[in-house]
Amino acid sequence: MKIKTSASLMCADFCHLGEDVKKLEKGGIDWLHFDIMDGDFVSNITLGPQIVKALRDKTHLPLDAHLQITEPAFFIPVFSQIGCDIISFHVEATFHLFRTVNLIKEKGKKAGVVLAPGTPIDHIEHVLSELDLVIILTVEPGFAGQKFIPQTLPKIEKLRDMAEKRGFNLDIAVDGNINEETIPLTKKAGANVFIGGTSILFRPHQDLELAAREFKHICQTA
Ligand code: S6P
Ligand code: MG
Repeated sequence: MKIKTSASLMCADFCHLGEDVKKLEKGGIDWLHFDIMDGDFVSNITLGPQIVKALRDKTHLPLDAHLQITEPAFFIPVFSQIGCDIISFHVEATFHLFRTVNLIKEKGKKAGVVLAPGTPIDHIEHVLSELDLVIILTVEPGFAGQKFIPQTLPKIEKLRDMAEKRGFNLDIAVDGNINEETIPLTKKAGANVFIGGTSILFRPHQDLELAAREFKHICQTA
């Protein structure tokens, strides 16, 4: 599977977002990751449609929306209409996995599901054939700057194994405390998309273009 990097923009400096996206782009970032939170599914409120809209015309990179909201189906038309390319929702937020995945695909977008650390892989076994992406959250949803949960590693292994046995070309992303230590572990387990936040890309006083280049290099060589 192709190795890809995505930048978690909730960790960026919002005063310089436009210029910083250009730097990330120059440094070779593959996707831009938007954490959309509603203050209900998680106790935080982060990015919303306005910020996605503002950046849509500033970059050619795919925009990857990670919906951390209780009513994903309600907002899927909104985020697809404003130009998100990949839309992922939490398995824990809806019972209607097929309907929600189909809604994303009907809009012509790539469909993903996200599993919080305590949710088993079995929950998505039957819908796996319909998915482009699974995000394994390696911290609890809601906040940046948390500690990696190692019990997520066997989940990644199980998912990669399940996808390979069934011949699916599935992107498996990891999100949460992704850094020099956790990239080798999650890559070995089977992840191929790495979402970087405060732990690797957005460290204080770091040159973003260089950080993005270094992040990609670590992911490719780990
Ligand atoms: C968490 C969210 C993540 C965070 C990312 C931050 O709800 O889905 O995308 O933004 O984990 O990175 P870090 O390195 O601070 O954990
Ligand atoms: Mg996220």
